[in-house]
Amino acid sequence: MRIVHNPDHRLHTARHEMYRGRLVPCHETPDRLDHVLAALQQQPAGPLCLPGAVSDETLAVVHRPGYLAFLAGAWDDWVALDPANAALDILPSVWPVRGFRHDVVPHHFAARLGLYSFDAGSPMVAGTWAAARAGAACAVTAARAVAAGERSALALTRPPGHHAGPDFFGGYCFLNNAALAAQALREGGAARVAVLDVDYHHGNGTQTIFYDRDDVLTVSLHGDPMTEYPFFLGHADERGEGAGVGGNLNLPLPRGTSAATWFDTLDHAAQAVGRFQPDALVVALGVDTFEGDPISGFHLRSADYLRLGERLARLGLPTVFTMEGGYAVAEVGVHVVNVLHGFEARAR
Ligand code: FKS
Ligand code: ZN
Repeated sequence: MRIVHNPDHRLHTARHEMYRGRLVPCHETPDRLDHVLAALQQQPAGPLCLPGAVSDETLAVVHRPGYLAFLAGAWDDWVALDPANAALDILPSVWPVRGFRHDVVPHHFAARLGLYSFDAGSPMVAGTWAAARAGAACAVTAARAVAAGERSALALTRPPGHHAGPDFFGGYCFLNNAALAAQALREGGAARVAVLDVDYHHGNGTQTIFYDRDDVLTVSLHGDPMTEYPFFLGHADERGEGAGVGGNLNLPLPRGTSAATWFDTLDHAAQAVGRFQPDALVVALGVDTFEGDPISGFHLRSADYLRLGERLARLGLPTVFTMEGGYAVAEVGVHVVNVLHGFEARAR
C-alpha cells in the first residue's frame, strides 16, 4: 500500500478548543500522526511518499471558492483585527442560525468566521491553511496513484477532513480529504465511487458534499447524533436528494455499542457498497471506535482493526484510505497499522 504522508501537518498545532464553557487542550494533536509513523517503522505497510502539487481548481470542485479564499486569508485577517491576536488561536463565537442571511458575506472577520463554521472546537492557527492544503494534496495524490493502478493507498494526514463541507469547517476539519479523494478517483476514470466512513463521528461534511449526486455513494456508521457529535446530521432517514436519492446511507449506533454489533453493522454497510457496484472505494478511517478512546463510546479492541482491514479488502475494490479521528493517542498508530495489515493480508 502506498502511504502519502503530510510533511507539513505540524504547522497545524493549536492550543485550545472550547468545551463546556472553557478552553481545554486540543484533542487533535500532531503526535497522533507521529504515532502512526512510528508504528509503520515497526511494521512497514508500504512505501512512504510525499504529496504532489494540487491546484486551487482541484480543491474548488469540492469546496466553494469563497470558502477557500476565507481559509487562505484567515490568519492575516485575524491578526489585522488586533496585532495581539497573533498570540491566540482563532475560534468563532457568533453564527447565522435559522432566519439569518447566508447569502451575504460580511466584511468583519468575526462574522465571516461564524458564517464558515459550525463549532467553537476547531481552532485555526498561522499554519492551519498550509497544513490542510498539504493534507488535501496527500488525499488527491493517493487517489491519483490508485486511479493509475495501485491497489490501495493511504493519505496519512491531519488535520482530518470528514466534517468539512462545501463551505464550512468544524470538528477539527477544514478541507474534506475523503471527498477530494473520491472526486479525484472520479476524474481518474472511476464512474462510480463509494465513500465508507468508519470514524466514530458522522461524516456530515462528506454527506453534504455528495448529497445530490448519483455518482458517489456515501455510507457512514457512527454514534447516534441524538447524543453524539456532530448532533445535527447523521440520522437513518437521510437518504440523499434529487439525483442523489438513495445515494446516502447512515447507520447510527448507540454509545456503548459492542464490537460484535459494530461489525454486523459494517456488514450492512459493505453490502450497500457492493450493491452500488462502485469502481473504487474511499475509506474515511477513524480509529476513535476504540474502547479506550477518551471522547467516543464504541468498544472495538486493538485486534478488531485487523478484522476491519480484512473486511474492507474483501470488497475487492481499488481503495483510498484517509486518516480521520482517534484520540487514544498512544494506540492510534497500532490501530491504523492493524487496518492496513489486515487489508494487505486479504487484498489480491
Ligand atoms: C470533546 C468534544 C469533542 C468534537 C469531536 C470531533 C471529532 C472529529 C473526528 C475527526 F475525524 F474529524 F477527527 N467534540 N472536547 O474524530 O470525527
Ligand atoms: Zn471521529
